[in-house]
Amino acid sequence: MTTTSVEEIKQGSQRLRGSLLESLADPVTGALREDDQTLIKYHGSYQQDDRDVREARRLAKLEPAYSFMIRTRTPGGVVTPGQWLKLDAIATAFAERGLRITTRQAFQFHGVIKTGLKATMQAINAALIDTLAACGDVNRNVAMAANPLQSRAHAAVHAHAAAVSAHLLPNTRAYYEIWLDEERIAGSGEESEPIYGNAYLPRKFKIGFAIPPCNDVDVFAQDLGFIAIVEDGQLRGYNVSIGGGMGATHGDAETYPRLGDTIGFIAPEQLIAIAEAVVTAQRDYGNRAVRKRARLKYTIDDRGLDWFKTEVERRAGFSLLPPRPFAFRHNGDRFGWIEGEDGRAHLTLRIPAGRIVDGALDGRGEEVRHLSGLREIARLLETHTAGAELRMTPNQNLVIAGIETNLRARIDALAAEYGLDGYRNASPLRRHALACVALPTCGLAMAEAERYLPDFVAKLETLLARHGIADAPIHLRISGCPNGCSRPYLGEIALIGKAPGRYNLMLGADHRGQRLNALYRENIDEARILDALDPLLADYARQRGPDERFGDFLVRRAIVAIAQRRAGKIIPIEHISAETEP
Ligand code: SRM
Ligand code: SF4
Repeated sequence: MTTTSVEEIKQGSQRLRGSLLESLADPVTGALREDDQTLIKYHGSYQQDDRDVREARRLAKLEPAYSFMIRTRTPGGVVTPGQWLKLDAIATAFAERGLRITTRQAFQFHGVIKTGLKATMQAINAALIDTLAACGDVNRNVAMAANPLQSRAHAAVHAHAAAVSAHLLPNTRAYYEIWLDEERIAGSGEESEPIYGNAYLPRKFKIGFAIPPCNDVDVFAQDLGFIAIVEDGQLRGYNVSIGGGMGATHGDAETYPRLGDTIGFIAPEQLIAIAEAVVTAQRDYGNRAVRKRARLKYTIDDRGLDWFKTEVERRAGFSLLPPRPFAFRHNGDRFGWIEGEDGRAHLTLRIPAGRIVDGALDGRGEEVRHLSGLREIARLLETHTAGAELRMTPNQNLVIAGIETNLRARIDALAAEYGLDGYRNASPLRRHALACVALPTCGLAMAEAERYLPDFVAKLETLLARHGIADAPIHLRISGCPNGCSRPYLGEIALIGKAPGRYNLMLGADHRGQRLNALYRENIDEARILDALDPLLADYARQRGPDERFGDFLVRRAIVAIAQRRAGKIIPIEHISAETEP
């Protein structure tokens, strides 16, 4: 859809209502009217069709097998055991393919048909979770460090993430009228939107909070990142990073992944003002003429980082202080049990590509029942331990959090019974691998990702084992297209879908989320990907330094020529050390 038509649809939508009610009521088709397909995104849903059967249905002169993906708004990815059980029941009743944890700590339900859409939305809201603004040109689900190791700071940061999420919600009552039957009152359709205005933002907007030393949210991939500065267990404030983003288009040099620039430090009480200032500056100066160039990263590169920072400070009414020192040691998740400051325990489980279903195969070819297993764990938590939570991670995994130590053995037993203990024996490669949804639901996928991940990991594991480095903690990320939903440009090895069975091979990111990778081979199939990796892994096995990671090795040996963008300028990698903080 062109930029103009998206801008026109937003403005003419009576605050995101459009003709959604009429579209939903139309019994003739499983689809929505075209404009409503844009508007429903702001309500947290996408119209999709099953691409596995698209061609067969076309030949049979049937309309595509339309269904809807629904995405929750769950800031920081936290749900109670009771909410988990309700979401599980909704997935079982209305959706295909179980529950799906996303790379932004939300749930997605796939395969909900139009006639079941409203009932599904109502059931989600009855679980005290909503889907408002989970998609669309607004602030999306606010991502936050999921590992509760540093629990006091973690609780404070979570409260801030939730407050920012609430502050940036649209004011429109459209969501409540359409899905929850709220009565339409005088003035509806003209609600004041002081943050968003009539046309909302030029493009999607993403915020993430990281707590060093863990960069599990990949904070520099966010439009707006907050890096918690914690001293003596106390949260002092945040370093602010702006202009991160992953999405690109094959063959279009005007689009590119970019890491955020750290522009200063703020106190916790300045958080909302800064978030609002960045969002409204992007609202007013983002590129509404060219949709592919509408993200904040391009606004900053087009107008200059200093200019943008000054504009943000003017809107906020104060100046940022110089950034405080911090150090990330890793991105990705840490698996297994840890104990928190309050003596409670937390278990991080590996959920392959975030897909929670019964009947999937694990790495050893055995069938696992993750949906049933997590149901049993949630039931146990609901009845036996107050304050326990299930926390989705930004890497599609799940933390069973806040557990009384006397329940650990029972949870371990359930995890083993249902195949949820894969994190124990899986290779580091497998534990950390990410893949976006891609086929069959994603309309933009050019190649497989989630469904291909287990096969490709198994082949790469064989290669690693052949070189005697089966335990190398290499971060692999696969995306079905260059939009980068698995944040692949931050993978030490990444495959970016180009065509069915063909990928661009990207190499050389670090493992802290601070260095982008670079293109190594273009548009190659699996055999050539493995051929390309084979000698590199052989060299790595022979010549790596102590604790040297694969991405760092490739950069040190100049095997990939990485150039990074900083403040809009392209800087060759020789001027960037692995320790440099963006
Ligand atoms: Fe994404 C579009 C799935 C995280 C960048 N993304 C899509 C759509 C909605 C396809 C579409 O527009 O028709 C995908 C739906 C697939 C499906 O069938 O479910 C989709 N994105 C996902 C999820 C589910 C991937 C996953 O496997 O977990 C993630 C949901 C996050 C959430 O809960 O809100 C998801 N998407 C991301 C991320 C990672 C992140 O945010 O940390 C990125 C890269 C960061 C960024 O935004 O730059 C990302 N998605 C995109 C883009 C490229 C945006 C751009 O700047 O060009 C698109 C395409 C677009 O917006 O036009 C896209
Ligand atoms: Fe779809 Fe591309 Fe995102 Fe994968 S990266 S979910 S293929 S838009």
